[in-house]
Amino acid sequence: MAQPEANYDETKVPKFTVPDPLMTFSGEAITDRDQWEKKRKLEIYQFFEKQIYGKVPTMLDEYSFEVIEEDNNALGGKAQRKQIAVGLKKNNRSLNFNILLYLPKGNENAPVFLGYNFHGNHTVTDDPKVFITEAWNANDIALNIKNNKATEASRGSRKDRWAVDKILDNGFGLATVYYGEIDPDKNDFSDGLHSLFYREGQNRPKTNEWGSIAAWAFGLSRAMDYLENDTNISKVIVFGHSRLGKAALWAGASDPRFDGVISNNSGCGGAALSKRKYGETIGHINNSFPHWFSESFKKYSNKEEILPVDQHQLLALIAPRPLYVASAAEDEWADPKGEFLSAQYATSVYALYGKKGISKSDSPLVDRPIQETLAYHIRSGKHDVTDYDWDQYISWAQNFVK
Ligand code: GTR
Repeated sequence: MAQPEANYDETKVPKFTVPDPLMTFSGEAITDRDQWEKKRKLEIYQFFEKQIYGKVPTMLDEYSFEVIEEDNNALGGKAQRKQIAVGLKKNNRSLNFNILLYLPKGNENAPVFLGYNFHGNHTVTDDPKVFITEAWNANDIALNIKNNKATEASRGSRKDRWAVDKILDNGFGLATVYYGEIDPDKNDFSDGLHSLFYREGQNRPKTNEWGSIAAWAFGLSRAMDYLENDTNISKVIVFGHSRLGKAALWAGASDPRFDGVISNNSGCGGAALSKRKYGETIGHINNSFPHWFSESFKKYSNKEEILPVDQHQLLALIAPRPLYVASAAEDEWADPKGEFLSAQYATSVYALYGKKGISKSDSPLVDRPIQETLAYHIRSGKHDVTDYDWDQYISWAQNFVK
């Protein structure tokens, strides 16, 4: 369906009331943590679950982990590398994915960043021992990915987005998974994680059930099942860029085991407020990526005003755990201002726990991070993950997560 053109004019942003995180749908004011956790948090969570990302239908029948490769002297001796095969089973159908894990040598108990990559674990580093994914891959000429298959030619092609040395040198580990091994990113529900759960005759999720973002979030939790039992890991901070930032936020909101959450340029359906209709809108996203959200989310396409929630309440579901929202100045499609306001509007919930976030007097100054338990920065430049971003995440994690 043809969509209205994206608006980039601040004077054309509609006037709207920001849904108050601290007022229930029936109009009751929330004044303390207990009321927040028992009443409000639950109703907001259920709304996002049923109307936006979609519910996970049931649990898996079985899952397994196997360390399939290990080296205590990886990356020139600075890291321990493990590659872990995770097996998921449901209704006699199965799916496997691989975690690539680097831990800093000499730190027996390291905090780890866990994040999906877009094209395969072998793209985040030149390390020749990292397995090449067999899963369907979106073609990308710049990264040497053709015929929907990754090959040796794409090894290290995305290493500029993963400051592996910096992460390790600062005492952190890195765990990464190729998101296409969980659910290939195409409008096709016949493959990937969803297909394991179908009953006889079913070929797509039900109206309130999961789209791909919720499936990717579920995959992050399955990676967490392994990481939380690795005795060399102290904490896990879930990270994601763009569509994978949306998945990281939903994973953080739905799984309290994540000790921290980082949203890098996640935009519409991630950290950005939907009701501003600035840059990408719900209409655009449901039209271009009909498989990302639950079917029930489509009723809000170009009708953002009838949504009883907005994305700052997704951020609030992560409280009081550390959360970092990051934008890029040239990434107008993701609405940097909408991401900033979202962090600011979520702060009242952090305050219930005595934690700081973005105060009412703060404004988003380019390259001037605000680092509290709930942190925000807008970096100069485009939609991307840069060393600057990682410098900020590392210093923030050292203060708030480690
Ligand atoms: C865009 C999409 C955004 C964002 C981005 C990405 O095409 O409109 O919502 O997810 O892709 O993932 O890079």
